[in-house]
Amino acid sequence: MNAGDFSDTATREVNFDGLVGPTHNYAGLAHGNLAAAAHAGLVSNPREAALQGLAKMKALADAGFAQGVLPPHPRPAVDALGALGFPGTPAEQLAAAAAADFSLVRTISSAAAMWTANAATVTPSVDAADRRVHFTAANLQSSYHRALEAPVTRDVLAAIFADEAYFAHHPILPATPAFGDEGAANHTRLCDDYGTSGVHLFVYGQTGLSEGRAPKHFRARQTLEASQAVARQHGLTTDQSVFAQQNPAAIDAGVFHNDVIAVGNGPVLLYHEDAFADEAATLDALETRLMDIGAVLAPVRVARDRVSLETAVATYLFNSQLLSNADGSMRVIVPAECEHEPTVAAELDRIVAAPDNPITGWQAFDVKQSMDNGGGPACLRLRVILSPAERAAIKARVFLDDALHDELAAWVTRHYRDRLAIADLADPTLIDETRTALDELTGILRLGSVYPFQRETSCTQTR
Ligand code: SUG
Repeated sequence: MNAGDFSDTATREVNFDGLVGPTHNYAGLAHGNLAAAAHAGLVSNPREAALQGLAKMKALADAGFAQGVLPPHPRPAVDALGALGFPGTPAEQLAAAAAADFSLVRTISSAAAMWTANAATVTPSVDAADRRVHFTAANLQSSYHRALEAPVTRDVLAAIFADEAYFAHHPILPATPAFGDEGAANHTRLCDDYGTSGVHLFVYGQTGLSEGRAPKHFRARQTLEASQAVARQHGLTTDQSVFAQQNPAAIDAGVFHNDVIAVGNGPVLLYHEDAFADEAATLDALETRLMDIGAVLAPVRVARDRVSLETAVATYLFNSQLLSNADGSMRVIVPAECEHEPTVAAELDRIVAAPDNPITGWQAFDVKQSMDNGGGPACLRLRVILSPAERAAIKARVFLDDALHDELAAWVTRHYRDRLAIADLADPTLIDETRTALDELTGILRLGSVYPFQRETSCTQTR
């Protein structure tokens, strides 16, 4: 097993973290997300948010993990306002939207693209018939502020993973409730080794085209039909896939994505007793599929009498990164909130001490600015398994090393505000401020003119 092989010749998991954007704010937009609702209206600190994210990326890169970075999206997304009946220059559009309905300004200003676990679903080349890495950008149709991300995510991924000999990009699924798709947050690949075949666990909230069990209070964001469509796009066979329903009661308790209640890596599935609608059937199916590829499922179950569902949601214990160390053992990267809750810290200690799983350590990171909007360490990253040839085919400067970290931290410090109140989102100077910053960023990351505002010939005048 080489899952923890850090050498340049190994197939490796690269965690592509979303760089927090300059308009990071607490607008209370997110459905079924208790943290975002609880912090609605508070003043945010975009600079601190971005630096917290960069600090996590740097610490993991320093520890030898392969670390990538994905750029923020242009916000306020004034280009969306034309279709909503607001003509004029970007500044005129923003002012008219603010006067008509301030909610519009809140939605087009969200920096939610930072949560790249929702950016796309990715299948590594070793699992694909054509031996290419497959991507489907998520439609995120459940909320307008997140649905705005889909086309930009598609373009950014196409710009980074550009070489068609290695990478395949599929259409975004129809943006309608029947095909609600929130990307890798509801997809876990289990395997023995990153470089050999894996089993894909797709977790959905409810069916989209037929009646079935569904949460009572919050809408499920991912449908079975969406997960099946992504699996078909990527050419995954039934032998390679398991479709499991999330426990509707967990969604009602604030588990709006599966990655809030379960995380997998290699053959390990760390999950809460209340994660799945049918725990035994889900484990059985995974065990069987993994056995077919010569792997043995290693379930790590957290019982509700040790950590309640409520505490799991409040601390984001499962929104952790389960990473393979160089020697093949694993560590869990959890949010600092877990360290501060004694029952959760004790459960992590118990898991680490247990001899029947490869997890040998846990480490807490402060990503509070993101956490207060319901985004923990695992939300902030999109996992892409890449062979050495695939890594070499990427020409953009998106792999984090010391030099890139330092440049990005300086860029954040130069361009980001340290205070953003909801009323500030209507400030027209934010348009130029953020466009100038992002224009410079595409230079640093060698992405080309990936954003719509960089391709406009007229209409770029903001006042
Ligand atoms: O979609 N929050 C995001 C958090 C996404 C977390 N991602 C994963 N679990 N993978 C969401 O609920 C908050 C924005 C606001 O309310 O201002 C927000 O969109």
